[in-house]
Amino acid sequence: MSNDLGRVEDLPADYYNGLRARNTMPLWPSLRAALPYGKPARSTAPTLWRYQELRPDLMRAGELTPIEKAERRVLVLCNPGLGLEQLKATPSIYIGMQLILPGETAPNHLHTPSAVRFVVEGEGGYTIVRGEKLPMHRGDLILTPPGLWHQHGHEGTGPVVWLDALDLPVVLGLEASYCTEGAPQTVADSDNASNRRFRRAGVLPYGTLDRSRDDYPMLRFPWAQVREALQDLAGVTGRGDPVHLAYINPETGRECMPTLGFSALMLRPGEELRMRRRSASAVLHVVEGAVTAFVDDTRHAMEPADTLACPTHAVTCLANASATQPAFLFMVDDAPLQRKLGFYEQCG
Ligand code: 1HN
Repeated sequence: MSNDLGRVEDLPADYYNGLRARNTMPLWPSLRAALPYGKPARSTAPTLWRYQELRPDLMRAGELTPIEKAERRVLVLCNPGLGLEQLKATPSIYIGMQLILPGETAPNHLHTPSAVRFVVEGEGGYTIVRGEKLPMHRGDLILTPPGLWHQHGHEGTGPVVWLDALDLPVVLGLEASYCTEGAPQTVADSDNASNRRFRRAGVLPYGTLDRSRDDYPMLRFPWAQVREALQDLAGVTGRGDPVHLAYINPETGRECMPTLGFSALMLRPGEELRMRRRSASAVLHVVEGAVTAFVDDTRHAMEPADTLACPTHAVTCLANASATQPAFLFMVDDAPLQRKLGFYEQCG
């Protein structure tokens, strides 16, 4: 254990330059930056994006850029600590706000990054994933897993906005991100079929027991069902314990996507929650109510549809700012990826 490792300046210049010329580097001058003691080095800034500030810019994008010129009309929430050009909310999580206007369609494609949509505003939007037409109501979570065809449309009036969450930074880091364009899909499954197959916890379609598992058996998680489940859970959860539900694959009981995790939290009126400190980075999004979030030494007053980036290992406290109304949050984190990599931890 040493904080006193040799530096580049300690080496003869001709030796160091020769190493570089042969595409090699000494490890020891960089070792402590790569492996700091006790806690990782973090550049991610706890950052709040207020929907009321972002919305006019998004609507203006609707006037400035026709959908044909955008393919997907999105403003990306970029963490200033990581550099805006990186398109990262946290080191692993991409977050965008996507606008689709009445009558518009966003073309069919598939890609290697995993994506989900979480609906923020408007009625009449839909996504077709793997031949299933999925209606989009406020708060619904819709999965577009890697390699599944997806296209969007809007049959209603007024703007539709949703939050996109992708593991794009990870897949880009692997130099493995690409997409394939396709002809429009034919709808082969009835409206919302996969959610109706797996509607109730504790019971599964019988045939599930006899066949090998589907990687992504359920593609839509309606907010109305999740909200009701949170209220049921609140009734059997002590105050101070989190009323927190994970979105899962109903066949495996595990996370519903390979790299990013999705969950919903309810804060009862007046409730203050000290979250366990976790190694995962996260993004919080207010669905309903007013929440004061404390992340490390920062404080953020959050309104509906506001979004907040939380670094790895952050100390996070959440307080419902109302003494009479519950508050609801949607959370994205990279815990599934960290579990697969074998180092996910929570403490405190
Ligand atoms: C994508 O496919 C969508 O399908 C949205 O709506 C945002 C950002 C990066 C890469 C792919 C979509 C995306 C994206």
